[in-house]
Amino acid sequence: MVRRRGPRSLVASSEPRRLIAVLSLLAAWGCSSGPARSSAPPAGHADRARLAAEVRSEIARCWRGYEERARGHDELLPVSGGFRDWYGESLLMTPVDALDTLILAGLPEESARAKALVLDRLSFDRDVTVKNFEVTIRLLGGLLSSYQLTGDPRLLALADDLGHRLLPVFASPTGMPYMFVNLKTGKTSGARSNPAEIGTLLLEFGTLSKLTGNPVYLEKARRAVTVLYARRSAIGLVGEEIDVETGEWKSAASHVGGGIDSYYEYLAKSARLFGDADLERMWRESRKAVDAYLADETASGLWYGQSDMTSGRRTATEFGALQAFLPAVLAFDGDLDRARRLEDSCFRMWTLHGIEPESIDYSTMKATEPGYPLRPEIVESAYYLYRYTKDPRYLEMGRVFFEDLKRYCRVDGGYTILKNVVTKEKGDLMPSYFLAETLKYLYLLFTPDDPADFEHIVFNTEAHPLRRTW
Ligand code: DMJ
Repeated sequence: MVRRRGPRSLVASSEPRRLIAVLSLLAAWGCSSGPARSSAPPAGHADRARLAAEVRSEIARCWRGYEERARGHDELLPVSGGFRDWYGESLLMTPVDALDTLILAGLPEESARAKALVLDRLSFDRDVTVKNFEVTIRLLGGLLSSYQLTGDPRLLALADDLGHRLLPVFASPTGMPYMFVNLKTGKTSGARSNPAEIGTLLLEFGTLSKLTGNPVYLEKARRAVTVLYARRSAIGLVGEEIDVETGEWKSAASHVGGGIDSYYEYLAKSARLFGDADLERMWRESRKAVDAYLADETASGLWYGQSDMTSGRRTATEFGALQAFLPAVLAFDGDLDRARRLEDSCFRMWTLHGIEPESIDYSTMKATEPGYPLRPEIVESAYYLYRYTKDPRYLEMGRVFFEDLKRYCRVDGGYTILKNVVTKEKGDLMPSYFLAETLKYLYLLFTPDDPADFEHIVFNTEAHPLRRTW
């Protein structure tokens, strides 16, 4: 039986520091947040090592929680002490997703155990129908980055086997991938897909080609994204749903949220990782349309909402935890002004209820989807902004995120999702991306010795670093 930590002691010890941190950040940005407070020293460079050490010990604690209660399964249910396997049998989502985090955080015993578990147990010779996108970003991405970090050829062999089993997805009439594939039979399904699931494959498939010398992976994934790009509207936007057999749009809703988000991320990052001028041009054109029709300068700051892909007409003013990836990509692209202003908006979203909801309406600043599934994007953006600006306010933001996570989501053996950020009611799941991304980005933000070499690596959308060695 899993017991929660006493919430009272956590509230009592963390609340004043959190409040001071939030107030000093808002004050620094000229935001009104109630009565002025005394100028507490902002968390700065000096605190970094201590915070990094604390995140490292949380990474180790979460990994041990998984090992004790869910070892060999996909994900830990930290409140009930159970586990979840996505497809009835395990594909070791958490160990594969967590392995490079354990390595980068300097946890050699834990990473050795994770790697041994993956090598002993992981097999893709299974009669299961998987979601191509999720398996690509978590498993293929995780295996490739762990191979590059360890040099162990067995990890690359697993990646190659998985890539081979996923290839049938591209055998649609357009070349855009089906959503699902059976790993044993190669049978595909799911013709109605979306830009994110079509366009978020190239970093992993392209890297697999470069590392194995087999060009087929890169060719198929690159073709899929170029076919999708060619179907953008006359004003340059993509919609939310498309039929990969006919190429016909099924939803004209355009935005930078779930279902579209990482399509843009991968245009920018693939252009850089593969030195691909065509992709660079596609990214530039796409960004112009996104900034022209989705960006929304409002009294409460810069946001990116919803518009019709054909007319560009504004259809909704929703923004959420997933959209918070965009400041990172804008910073990666060199637009620090927009990146900073959008991250400020994201931070406002976070501080509405002390932790971010899945979605808000930024015209009313009310939560429209109140859950918090331990998402990483806002932390990822703080990390990029700190790396590019060295502005300590992003360290301060990171400290607020970390303290709120501990306050509201920390349980014995791990962290859990929230069903509702207003009531702070807990759910019962530690998604694999919490170790792959949320804790990794917090660690990389704080550690004074960030091992990520921005000249030669890009992070895939699951925070797996892929190094350009070609
Ligand atoms: C992760 O699996 C990836 O970051 C993906 O791009 C979006 N969803 C989750 C995290 O929120």
